[in-house]
Amino acid sequence: MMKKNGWLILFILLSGIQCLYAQSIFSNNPSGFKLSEASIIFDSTDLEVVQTAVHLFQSDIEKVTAKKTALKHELNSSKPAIIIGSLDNSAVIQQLVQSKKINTNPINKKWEAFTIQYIKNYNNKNNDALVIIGSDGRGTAFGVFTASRQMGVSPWNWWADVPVIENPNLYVSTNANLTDAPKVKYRGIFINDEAPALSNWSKEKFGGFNHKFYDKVFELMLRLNANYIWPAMWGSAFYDDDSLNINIAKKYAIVIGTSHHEPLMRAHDEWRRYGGRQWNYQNNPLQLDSFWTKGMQRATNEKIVTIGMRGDGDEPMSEGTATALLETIVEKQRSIIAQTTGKPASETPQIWALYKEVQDYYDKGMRVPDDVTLLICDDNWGNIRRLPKPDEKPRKGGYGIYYHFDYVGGPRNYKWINTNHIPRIWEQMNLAWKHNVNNLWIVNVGDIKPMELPISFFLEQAWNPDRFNQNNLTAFVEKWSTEQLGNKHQKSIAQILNLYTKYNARITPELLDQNTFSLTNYDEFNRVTKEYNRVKNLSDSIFNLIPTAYKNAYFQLVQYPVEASANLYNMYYNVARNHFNYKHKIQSITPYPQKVQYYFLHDAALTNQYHELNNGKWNHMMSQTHIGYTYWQQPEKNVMPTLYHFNADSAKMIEKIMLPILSINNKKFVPKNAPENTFFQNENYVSIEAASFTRNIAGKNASYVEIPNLGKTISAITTHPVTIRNEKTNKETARVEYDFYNNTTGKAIIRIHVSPTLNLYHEKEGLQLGVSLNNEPVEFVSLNKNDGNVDTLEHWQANSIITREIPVTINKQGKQTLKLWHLSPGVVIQKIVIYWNELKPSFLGPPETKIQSKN
Ligand code: REL
Repeated sequence: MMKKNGWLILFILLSGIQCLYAQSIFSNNPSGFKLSEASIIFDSTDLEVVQTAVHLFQSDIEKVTAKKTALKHELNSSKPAIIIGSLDNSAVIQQLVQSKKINTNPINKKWEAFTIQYIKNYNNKNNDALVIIGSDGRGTAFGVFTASRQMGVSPWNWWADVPVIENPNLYVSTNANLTDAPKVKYRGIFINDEAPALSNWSKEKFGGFNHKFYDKVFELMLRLNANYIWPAMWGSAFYDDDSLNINIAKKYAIVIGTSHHEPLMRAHDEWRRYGGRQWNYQNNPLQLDSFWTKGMQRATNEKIVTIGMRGDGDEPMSEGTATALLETIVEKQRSIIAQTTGKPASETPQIWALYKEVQDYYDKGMRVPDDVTLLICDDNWGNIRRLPKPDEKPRKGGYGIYYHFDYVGGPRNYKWINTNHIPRIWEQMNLAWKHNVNNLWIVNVGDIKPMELPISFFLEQAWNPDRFNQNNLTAFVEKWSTEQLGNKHQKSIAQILNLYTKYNARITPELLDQNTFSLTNYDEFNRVTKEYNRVKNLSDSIFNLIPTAYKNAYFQLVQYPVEASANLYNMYYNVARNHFNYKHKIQSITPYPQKVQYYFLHDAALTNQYHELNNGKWNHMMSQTHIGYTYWQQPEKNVMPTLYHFNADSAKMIEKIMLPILSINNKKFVPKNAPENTFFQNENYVSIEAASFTRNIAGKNASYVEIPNLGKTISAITTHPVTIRNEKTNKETARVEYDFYNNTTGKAIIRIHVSPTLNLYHEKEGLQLGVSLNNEPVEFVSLNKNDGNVDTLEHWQANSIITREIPVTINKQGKQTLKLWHLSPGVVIQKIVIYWNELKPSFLGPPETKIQSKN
């Protein structure tokens, strides 16, 4: 809590918060009753999670009003009240229902629904009340924390030191009336890849992944409307490490699961701990059965049981594993579930994860009972691998999705900093939602920090995917920024957050090095480094401007990721210059090696700064190594890049003249009288951003839309609705057209850059689109039919792009029209380059060659 008597800050914060929600519960103007004057009334026999939420709410109110609210259990108070309870378990709520003071029909019999209503004269003593009722325990808690957020208590208050601005004069508004319920049933996070950062931090602060640690995690989850977790499992075991962990799960009503390869509620590490012999069902069925039976007996809490089996340690099963054996395993596991719960297996929620090779078993025809949720997975890089076809027969257990914000594995770990860009998360999860993947969404969040932004977004999208569209994603980031950092700079902060995540999604910091961007072509490396520095400079200026109370949170949520990432760009850019000069024997007046050394040391200094925040509260949290990767696995420590020092006498040239010479050759063909916003040939290419179409022609059943900010350069386009596909013979399909002017004729290549969306419907040709030039016949191009090939897939993942090249012949100079036709859904086009002969290499492709409008 912090004290700030500035009315201005208070007003700004409140008016900001009120814009975040459609219906606001609180008001800064006299209306209803003063929050500080109310007591909380709840039933002391209500569900445990309700009691948990009530106590946290009491302390939230104290943070806001500086006054401890009394807790009461009867409606006969002589004060205004906040009445909290679950519909079927609270006597006080039942009394209100019976006296017809409140209408609970909108939440009745719903999953996790809540209603928040202002009622007058609740106990006929002329006192008003704010009533928060949940259809069940978690629904009540979600209602309570919705109110907390509106009061100015961010879910990240503890986890990111987001301050609560004191406001003793806050009123409960007479207009308060808000009913809500989630659309995705289970919404969760997976704590994974948790060493060294989270593991060492939790050891130092709590003594490990024990009930004290989970107390903090589960509180955060409830505040974020989440209900489901796969706990940390690198050398740890939720049930085995601390017998009180299960109690904490009950206290917060968090549904416990185990990761995709840990069946029947047992952590992988337990097999190692208890001397399990072979993790092989064919050779060792009895030991495995008894191992799993114990897992089920122990997990008396609310749970979702993972079924199926992978090889030991998250590896595929042995070559040639028969799906018949797997079906036997599942059958046995279901009988253990039935026997240990005393109910038919179908009454315990279960998932079968189609992770990596398990998806192949599914494709070969393996099936599990209909009540089991099929957990579709991404490729570990945020690209969904498979979706049920829109016309697929519904399943009782429905579908879920397992998504990644962090990964340990090929082509290279990404686990240091946030590289997740909101538009791509939205676009992929929207595909899932529109294809009926609505039973469960879980995301691998690594160490929780520094994934605060994408975690918030993922869980909000899961709560109500229909609330989001391609045009309100920046508004979400602004809203999020207001909630954490006040509403004075949220537009600039959102811009910073959008840009740094976009840049980190171009290539992860672990994959970035001196060779990623071209030093000599299109001024690329210099350009991207400058872009990053501009964002960093903007972040510096906001850091200086924001009130002291926000600085810790700002450093964690904004400044550190931006500055540390920009620092890496500067470091590798200077390495590239050093290497270039060495290779070409160029004498430089710039001391590149010293600069590199500076940035290398600055990286460590930034880590220390993070660790020292708030008296060392986040010590270890940024200790993940990230410089010096040579293969997929992390280096043990950050390693300085190799630098060259050479004798100036051997230099052939001085630096100043060299780079400009290499970048000359700027022959532009700008046709006279060409209309604005058409594209022209520069050197040997024409480069077009996908959203810069000359014409966007809607089809009968779908049309192209722009997704702002998506992709590596400016934005991207895709077709909506995302479930519609076209037949090749359909002439009324949506298309975008690009007029461009050329002066070179003859054989050319059209290169299309698309986001690495995978073969979602598992079809022979993969996703396709049509390409045609002028009035020539349409050519159908397959984007991803070979995503089963590991090298190809890793190439797409590492570069975060798929490029396809279509050879054409252009016989005349002057105006041409390129057309891209909609065929499959899910195709996300970022950029188009038409070129003759060789295109000079670069990471992003050449910048757009557009005739700019004159005004
Ligand atoms: O990211 C994943 O889904 C997997 O690599 C992990 O779940 C994996 O199992 C690992 O942390 C440990 O086994």
